[in-house]
Amino acid sequence: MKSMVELPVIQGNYADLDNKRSTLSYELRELFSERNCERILLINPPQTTREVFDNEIAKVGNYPCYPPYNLALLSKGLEDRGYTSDILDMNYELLERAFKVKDNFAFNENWEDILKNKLDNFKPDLVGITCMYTMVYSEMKNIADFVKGYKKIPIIVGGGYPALAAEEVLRKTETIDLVSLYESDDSFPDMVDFINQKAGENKLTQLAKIVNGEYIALEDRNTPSEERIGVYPQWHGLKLDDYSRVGKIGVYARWMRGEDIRCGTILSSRGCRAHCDFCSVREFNGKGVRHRSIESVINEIETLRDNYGIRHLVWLDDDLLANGKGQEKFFGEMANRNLGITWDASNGVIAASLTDRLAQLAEESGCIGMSFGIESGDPYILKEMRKPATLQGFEKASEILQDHPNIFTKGFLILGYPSKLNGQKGESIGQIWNTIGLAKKMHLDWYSIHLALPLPQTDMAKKMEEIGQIQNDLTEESSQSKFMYGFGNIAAREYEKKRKLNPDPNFYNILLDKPMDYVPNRAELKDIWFLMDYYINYEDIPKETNLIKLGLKEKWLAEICSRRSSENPLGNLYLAVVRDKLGKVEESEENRYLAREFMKQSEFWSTRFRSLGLEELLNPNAKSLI
Ligand code: B12
Ligand code: SF4
Repeated sequence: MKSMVELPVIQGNYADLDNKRSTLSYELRELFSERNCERILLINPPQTTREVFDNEIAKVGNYPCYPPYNLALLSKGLEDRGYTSDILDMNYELLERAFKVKDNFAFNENWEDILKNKLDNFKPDLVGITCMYTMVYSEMKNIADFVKGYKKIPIIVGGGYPALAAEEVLRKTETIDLVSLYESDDSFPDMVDFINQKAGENKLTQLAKIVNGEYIALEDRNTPSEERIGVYPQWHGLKLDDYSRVGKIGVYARWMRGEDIRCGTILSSRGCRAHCDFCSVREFNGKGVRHRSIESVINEIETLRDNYGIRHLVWLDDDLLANGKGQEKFFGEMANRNLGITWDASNGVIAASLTDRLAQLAEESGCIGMSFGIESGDPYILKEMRKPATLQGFEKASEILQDHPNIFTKGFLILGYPSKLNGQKGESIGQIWNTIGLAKKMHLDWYSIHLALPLPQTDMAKKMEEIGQIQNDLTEESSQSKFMYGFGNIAAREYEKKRKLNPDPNFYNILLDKPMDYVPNRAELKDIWFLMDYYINYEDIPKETNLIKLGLKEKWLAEICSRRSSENPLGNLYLAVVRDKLGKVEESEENRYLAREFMKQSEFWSTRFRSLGLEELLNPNAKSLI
């Protein structure tokens, strides 16, 4: 007889877990049967793959170059337990060399030289590799293959990507022995203690391995406490004072505070209150937010300032404003201490949490840039993606920000969300216009548009699969291209490059020419990306009257034209417009001249300028139009 109540499905039971634990403990003993585990080398792979590495970007220092915060925390945990560890930041090492060499940088040769040297000198018993993003997978794999081929050392990987796609990673990469799941501040040193017979097998948690073809995972959580996450990272000899010279940290500091500003990163909390369906933070960090003590964060800021000369910090938090009144106290304390640093929230905050008081204290404590996860201006999509936001909430946040013009504000938008409204199979033109409408109304200083990016174990990825937008394969080559166009400015560059090869004289304005219920395909979305970028970031610049905002926009457009997307007539044209408004006549003429030249040289740009009716603005006498 059918039960009246639906019983929950219980996945696994205690006996199961016990079984898995003894299997993994046996495997670990086997893996280390011929060696101790006293010396542990932690590696941060290059954040861009060799296939797409672009010397032009590296030589102007425009690749991200973040200190490996996670590895410095893990290293501290290991050293506190009496082990010897070190960090090899291959991302920094490669960018540093490429920045120095400038042209004809040999990625592969340098890559091997850096890795081999470290292995020879440090002689690790265990190598740990971190991998935050799916697109770093192939570089993580290259390192694992090399280490195994060269020294046969056991390898463990961890981080946002492998933790959530552990089985896939292990099956596709035989050279990787173990995956550390979730936050590993405690579970990793516990595992090393177990290997060295300092702890029993009951200490093994958050660990996965393939054993005789079967995927065995200890998924019971060992989440670090608020006190535990407050430790000061062990940076070893990493040149934290040099990172923002050879690459970029955050999106604001270099052009807002000047070329020579030294930037660093800091983390005050773990987790996020929300559970957006495209994001993997809830799966990874668990429910809720854990905060460090104000004292531990401020001490860390002072040490970064005094020991490394760091004067600007980027928060790595997922939900920086989660703490409400606590956050006010925190920013208030930072302001009172007069720390002499500025900061930004490049990673994005939840707009609904912004209050007048928080915005004021943020500015007083050094905030110069704040990004917001807006994603969509369509109320149905906001609901579908479980975004903790309403259109009214977004508008209120933008009103608050009007009183803080010195803070550069940026919105993240998603294009091509797999909406299922009325049986739709993707985002319609009408929904895209809703986003353009909201963005214009909010009037933030800039917007970054990302094509919907399927991340492992997210509901949005499942949805995309259901409506046939992606195959069930979130790694390797397929993700490479998916990730590329998720990358804002680098995506723009790729787009330009590809489209320049294929001038496309039939380019038309899909947003204007197609009906509102039309659902564009992935290829059409790339052209819409371009059009949307124009409508929300450029079209209204001639209407701007606030001199502070014009000043910031001038700096930002100059950064785009010089470093991010050279030979870009659109950027130069609007830089000319801004400079007209600021009375900088000669500079404006120069930018307008460059815009005309770049346009003439490119059929790609000529067709787009014609389609958007921009040719008039290019005219040397166009000032009268503004
Ligand atoms: C800060 C951050 C950024 C920063 C900088 C990150 C950096 N390089 O330092 C910025 C703003 C640049 C950024 C950008 C992007 N990000 Co981001 N980011 C984060 C965020 C919020 C926090 C990462 C962090 O520092 N956490 C704190 C440290 C201490 O935790 P951790 O790194 O996870 O390390 C712990 C464990 O993972 C484990 N561990 C890690 N490594 C290892 C290694 C070993 C050997 C072991 C044993 C354990 C272990 O132990 C550590 C301590 O507990 C995460 C979300 C999250 N909660 O993870 C997203 C996240 C990593 N980002 C994500 C994405 C998608 C992006 C972008 C691609 C977004 C976009 N479309 O542009 C870009 C890519 C940028 C690039 N490479 O150019 C996704 C990645 C998902 C995926 N599978 O790819 C995440 C998970 C968020 C999400 N949306 O789900 N990001
Ligand atoms: S608010 Fe941001 S970090 Fe939190 S779940 Fe949504 S996208 Fe992820």
